[in-house]
Amino acid sequence: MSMNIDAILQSLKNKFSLDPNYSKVLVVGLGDTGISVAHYLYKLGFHFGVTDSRDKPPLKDAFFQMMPDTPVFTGGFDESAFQVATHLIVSPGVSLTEIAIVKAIANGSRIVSDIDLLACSVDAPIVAITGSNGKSTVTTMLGEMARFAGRNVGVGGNLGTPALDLLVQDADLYVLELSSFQLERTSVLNAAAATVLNISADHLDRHETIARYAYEKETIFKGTGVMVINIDDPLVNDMRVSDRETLTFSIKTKADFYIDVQDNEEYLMQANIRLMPLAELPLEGRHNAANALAALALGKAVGLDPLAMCGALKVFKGLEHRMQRVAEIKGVTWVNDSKATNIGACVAALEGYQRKVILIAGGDAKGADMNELSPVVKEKAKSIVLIGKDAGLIKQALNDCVPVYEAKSMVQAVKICAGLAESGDSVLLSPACASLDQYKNYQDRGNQFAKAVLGLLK
Ligand code: UMA
Ligand code: ADP
Repeated sequence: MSMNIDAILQSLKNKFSLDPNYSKVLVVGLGDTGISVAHYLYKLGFHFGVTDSRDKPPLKDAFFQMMPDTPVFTGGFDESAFQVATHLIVSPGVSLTEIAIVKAIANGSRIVSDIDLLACSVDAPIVAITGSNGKSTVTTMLGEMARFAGRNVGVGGNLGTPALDLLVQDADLYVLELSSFQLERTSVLNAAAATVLNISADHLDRHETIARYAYEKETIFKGTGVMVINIDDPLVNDMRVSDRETLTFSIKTKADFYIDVQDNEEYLMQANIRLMPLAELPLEGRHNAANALAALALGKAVGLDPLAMCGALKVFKGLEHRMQRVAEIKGVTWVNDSKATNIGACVAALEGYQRKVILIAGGDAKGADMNELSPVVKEKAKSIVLIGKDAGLIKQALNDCVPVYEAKSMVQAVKICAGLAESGDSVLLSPACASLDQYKNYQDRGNQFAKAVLGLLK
């Protein structure tokens, strides 16, 4: 439930010295987050300005229509606007190393995030989910479980709906997907249950080292709530804190939530209780069993009924562009895993296959060390077709451990694969890279793949 406005203002004052009577707030970034923050500050009676470094941020005109009297600074970050701000609410896409931000912080400005504002505004429990891979899947799964259990649940964050837009719903449970960028600027979340699903290299162009990136992820546990820990991931397992309530999950060994073979069948287990047969989970890949166990543990932490949770899992169809079967043509299965924007996701996809696949990979490697792909590519790929800006880098890293082809476009990549594939093969688009060098986003890349595959039928 959302609290009344007086209680919210008191909480903001106590935690951030944020007060409509004297604070000067600057909202940095005029995208989905910035717009949701501006709406909320307006509702609470704050004076604020908005800034965006682009000349013409896409939402600028809509914003002017909504709040014509709010000062808007665009076309670069004007340091003077930052210097007068007591508080900066910085969108996740804007780096905190921007010089105007660094100087403002040195001058005493405080950083507050939209997630902080939400945490100060609700007394219903918040479940927070981060990790390098599986965030959207687990967030959506848990949302479905809560709905199945009859809860009024608000589901959003990095998943798409900005956190503050969930307030309209007056939910009794909030499930938030949080990115490392959102976490690095959040300080008072105190989630009722939180998890870091896994850590593998990602966003190193922004965080520089994996240690720094893992540290930002770990902050999701700040507070007193239940920690849900993947004991299969050493970096996550190291985040355990001895005096905190903890639920563990594993797909490799016994844990609070785990997989066991009983009567020749694999089951999702909680302690000694069979929750459901793994075969009834309608998702491809072993990593999705880990995602289901994580969601079950988080659900338990906030009191969801296990039967309702399993009911939701049995009908969960998965999200688009994640191990999604596009077509079977002449005995060849074409799978779209365009959301694999880092090495960890591509490795998980390949590991799920018993038989070698033909892989399409490449794009913007975001500073990751592509050598990490070599062992699994060698083991699980028959050949690899490379696309995008870092194709050369990947080719070099793979050092001819499998036959490598390069393609200028997705259509060409698909044609090369069609020439290589034999009946019974799978062709997997799991790029291990971001898409922005060639596509609008990962959805666009996945759609172009699907279109090119269906084009083979013509
Ligand atoms: N901007 C600047 N200067 C900059 C960078 C951005 O002014 O240096 C401005 C842009 O011009 C634009 C605005 O900031 O007008 C965009 O802000 P934003 O990039 O933070 O994007 P939002 O629209 O607010 O969306 C953000 C998340 N985007 C990012 O983290 C990049 C969305 O996650 C999230 O769904 C949304 O908040 C609601 O919480 C997207 C994402 O790609 C899906 N996330 C990354 C990921 O999943 O890998 C982290
Ligand atoms: P995120 O929101 O963290 O990006 P998604 O659920 O959107 O996660 O999945 C992103 C990619 O990671 C997809 O390619 C998917 O197949 C893969 N993936 C999903 N869950 C896991 C996991 N637990 N471990 C490794 N890879 C995963």
